[in-house]
Amino acid sequence: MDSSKPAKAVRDAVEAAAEKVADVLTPDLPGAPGSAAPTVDEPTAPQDPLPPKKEQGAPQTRTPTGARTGAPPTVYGQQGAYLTTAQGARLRDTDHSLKAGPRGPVLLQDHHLREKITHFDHERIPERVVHARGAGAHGVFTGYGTADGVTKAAFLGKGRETPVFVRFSTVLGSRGSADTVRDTRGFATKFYTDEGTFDLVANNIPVFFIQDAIKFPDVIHAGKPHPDREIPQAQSAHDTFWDFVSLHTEAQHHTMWNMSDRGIPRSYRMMEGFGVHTYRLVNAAGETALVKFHWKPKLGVHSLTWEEAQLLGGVDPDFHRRDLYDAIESGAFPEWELCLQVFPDTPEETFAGIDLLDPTKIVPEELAAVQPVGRLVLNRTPTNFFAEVEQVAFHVGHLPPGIDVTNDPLLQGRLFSYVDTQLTRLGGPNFAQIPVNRPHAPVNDMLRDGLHQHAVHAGVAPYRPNSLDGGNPSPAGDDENAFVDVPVTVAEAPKVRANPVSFDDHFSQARLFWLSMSPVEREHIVRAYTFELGKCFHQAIRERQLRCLANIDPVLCAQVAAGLGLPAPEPTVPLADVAPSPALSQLGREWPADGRVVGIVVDPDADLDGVPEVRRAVLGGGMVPLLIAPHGGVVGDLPVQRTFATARSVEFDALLLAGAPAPAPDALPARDDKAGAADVATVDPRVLLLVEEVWRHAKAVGAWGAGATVLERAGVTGTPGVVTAGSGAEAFGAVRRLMTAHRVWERFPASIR
Ligand code: HDE
Repeated sequence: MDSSKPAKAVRDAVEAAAEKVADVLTPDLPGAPGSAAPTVDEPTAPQDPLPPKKEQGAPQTRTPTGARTGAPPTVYGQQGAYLTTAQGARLRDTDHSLKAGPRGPVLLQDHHLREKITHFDHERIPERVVHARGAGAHGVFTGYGTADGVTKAAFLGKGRETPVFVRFSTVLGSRGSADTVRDTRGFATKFYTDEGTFDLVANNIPVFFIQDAIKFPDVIHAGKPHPDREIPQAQSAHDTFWDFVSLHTEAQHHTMWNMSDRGIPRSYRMMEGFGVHTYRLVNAAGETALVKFHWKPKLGVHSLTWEEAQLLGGVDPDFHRRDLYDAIESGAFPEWELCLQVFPDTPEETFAGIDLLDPTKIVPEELAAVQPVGRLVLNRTPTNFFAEVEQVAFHVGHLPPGIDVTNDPLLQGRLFSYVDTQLTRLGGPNFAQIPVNRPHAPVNDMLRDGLHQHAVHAGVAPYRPNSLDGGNPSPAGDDENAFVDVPVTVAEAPKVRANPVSFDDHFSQARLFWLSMSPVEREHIVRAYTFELGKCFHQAIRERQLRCLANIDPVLCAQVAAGLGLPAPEPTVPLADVAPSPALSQLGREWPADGRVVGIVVDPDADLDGVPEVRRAVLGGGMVPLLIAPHGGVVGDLPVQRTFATARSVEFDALLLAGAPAPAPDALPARDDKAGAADVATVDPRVLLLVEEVWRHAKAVGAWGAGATVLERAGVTGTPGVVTAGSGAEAFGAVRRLMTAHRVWERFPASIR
């Protein structure tokens, strides 16, 4: 493609090409690697770069100083049909270095070889010191106008649409670590508002480990792998983590959330998000309010089981990344509502006795309503992971007029950290000019030069005051919508390294969380603490953490102590008298099943009665059907996605059985009967294992026709959430209803009340 063509011609060419390739794509399942199906033979005719896949988006084409270009995002990509150097000279060969004769030596003058190798040598940049592992997507935010009374931020205005980029992440793991580890998740949103970029750099847990930013290096050093052996990767089940949190007890509330099901989300699409800190909003009249930001997912908050999370670490370490991208590609666009808890801006900065500047505390929803102010929809995957997800640079100080910070000491430290870290990670001070970071508002900042400067600044006077550039840029006043630094009164006080006394309460809200959980959620918390502490080497650390649990709840402490084979200590502080917050429990409601994955076991040697219809119904319901058969290829005329050798139950939210396939030729009953299945002579042992795992993970199972005999062989017929139906449609209908509650916990009466 000729990049000198005007923008419209480029766009037309891209769209025409996209239509052409759409015909040859496998039509109905997500996950194809490119926008066209490959040919078996290597293509030899020169052709322009393929268009991106239909679900892929890219940053808008803005100049480094925020102006629209009108060009399609494909202008950011490679151009033309021919291989070139970085300077655009066409090349005839990239397979052989330039040598003095075929047997060498290689000549130093081979500038193409040197360019190729040198660039490759520098492909990696430092990963984020925290939140290195992540995935991102583009979307749009629409304001409801309901926040107009509390903030002048225009992007929250009614019907106002703002492009966004969201990056989800884990905290502790390196870039290549598994998605499903037990950890806090990042939920960072860049709103490209036309009043300047707003970054809401949030987590899926509403409180933090520490109250003061100066402790951040400590908690992260404790959570990261031990510095001598560099193990364990991406997890908190080790001595240094528990050593720190049991000594630094303000971490106990956050740790409780980590040990709960919130630490192992089913999907990024099924997580809440929290700004954690209290922010200060200012409206058009100059009135202020204190607020906490919440993201509420349309699909509800759901989690993996711990066994699933562990299995997925091996079976599909990219589980959350794949889930996000497959859902967007399938049209099941992830959605959240942005909500506010609003508090009066009083000099004490407290609400219902809770210190709003303490980031280890929540305000229960029952005390302050969580009010929706807008809707976020993620509808495009990245075109290039490095350019977008890796290079995106968030900063809590990216604020539009109408949103300001408070004195929360954790937030204050973050205001320093985010720019500082980009200097190293993105190699200089001009990271805001990288396409994904470019603002959508006009930029005139008097910042000049530096590494990787993309702007071509005109004029001679990047200073103020000046007369040589006509006085440009002018400071803006209130009438020109200038950012408002709210003139908060700072009380006269001695300079100290200390916390307010109210920060001393470290256990009451951990107790509030525990008391708000349902029995099955409590059981999971007990098991998580027992697992994590059981993995510590030192008894002293286990004992010290048990002392903390004693200050939270005696049942919790006794249960974990029993699992560890230790006595349960007595509390050292009185147990807090707190009212539970039912809103903290994940269970007991019904949610849409959009984007869920349904496995369908078929027997190619038997009647496929109902299978095509069920597959269509799953797709029609915005879900993904994966056909599981003894061999790959097709069964009937349906494409097979998984064989008995490649399928594992953890990939599915529910399982349907349309047949009872006999052991396939590659089955080794003695080996594959991993779960001790009852009857491996008549049913393939891997199918029985699928059923047993799905059942153990409290997922819905449905069968019709011969499929019902598999349930019998596995010994699960008639148990809660296991449906034997007269037809495929009936089985899928029942399973679909069960999926709206996420899991069938009734299958396992909880042992803890
Ligand atoms: Fe961060 N945090 N953080 N953090 N944080 C970073 O910035 C930091 C904190 C959060 O997807 C870093 O660009 C300090 C709380 C997310 O790119 C770094 C403190 C919350 C992300 C940094 C905190 C967060 C980061 C590393 C204690 C939830 C990933 C790379 C005062 C409200 C953003 C980078 C992305 C990333 C510093 C605490 C959320 C080093 C000093 C609390 C979601 O600047």
